[in-house]
Amino acid sequence: MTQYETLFLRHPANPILTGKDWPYSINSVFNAGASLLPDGSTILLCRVEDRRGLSHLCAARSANGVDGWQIDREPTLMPNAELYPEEVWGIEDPRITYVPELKKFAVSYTSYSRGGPGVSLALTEDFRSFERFGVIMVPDDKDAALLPRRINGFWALIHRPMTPLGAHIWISYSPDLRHWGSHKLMLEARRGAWWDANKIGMSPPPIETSRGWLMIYHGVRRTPSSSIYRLGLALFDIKEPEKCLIRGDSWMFAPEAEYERQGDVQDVVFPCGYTVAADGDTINLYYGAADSSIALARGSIRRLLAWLDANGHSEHSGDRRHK
Ligand code: BMA
Repeated sequence: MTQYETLFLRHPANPILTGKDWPYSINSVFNAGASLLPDGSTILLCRVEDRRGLSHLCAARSANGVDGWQIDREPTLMPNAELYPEEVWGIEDPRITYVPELKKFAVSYTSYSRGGPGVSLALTEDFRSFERFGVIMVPDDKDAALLPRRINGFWALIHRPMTPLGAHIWISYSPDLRHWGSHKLMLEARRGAWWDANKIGMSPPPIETSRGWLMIYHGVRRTPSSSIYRLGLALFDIKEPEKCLIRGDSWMFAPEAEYERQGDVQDVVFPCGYTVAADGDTINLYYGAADSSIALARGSIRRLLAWLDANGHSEHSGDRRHK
């Protein structure tokens, strides 16, 4: 019996997609962006690692979001190092945001350049053709997603630049999706022994709720043998997204199942996308498990918010015990 609240229930069919399901030869499939399509079906844009070690993106579609996946017969979006040299070592970790103003999906992904990982952006209507914007945040930067609408007239991108002092979550603004500025720190990694010390990053795009932007973020705990990727929650002001309202103390999801603990990279749960069911509350979280498969866990947005109230603190309370 567990002594803690289970916020996300693993699907019994897990892992729902592995390299064995792929119509062409690959090494593994993991961290997938997710969205609902107009016909109610689910699309996953999966990070696929080939047998050279380089990643590309491949779309999988399913009517129920659990099984019956129709996987593109060949890569959907390949790195294009000739036109985009920053993609020379592949493209990874896509996050999808549907942008009603553009009537398009924005896909933000990691481009792996010689200088390290950067953030690239592409727009698409159908996940078949893509309008590429190239790199929009220079290395070392990743874990990025666009907000679905402008904030005070500007597009907003959440991302995770890396500095020698730590890896924290930032937000930046743009008038045109190409020129970015007004960079603001959103959430700092904690220090010391905390589960989310030194290195954090947003996981899927934030969830818009009546109480604010709800963010699922990952914390990377370095251990003598490896790293553990776990998930926590934080809530941000709807009009001023850089303002953190509540941050959960403990993690709320962590590698426990065999397929999360063992794989190419052990002890990793890494969601890049979710869908929300017709009830407006049930969240289907798609996550990479141990960099070797895609798994699904279900939760309730209402319960996530209630958990934050019971297990979180205001970042503005002057309570710096956790810093
Ligand atoms: C992160 C990203 C993820 C990966 C994780 C664990 O930095 O590269 O794609 O799942 O590391 O390897």
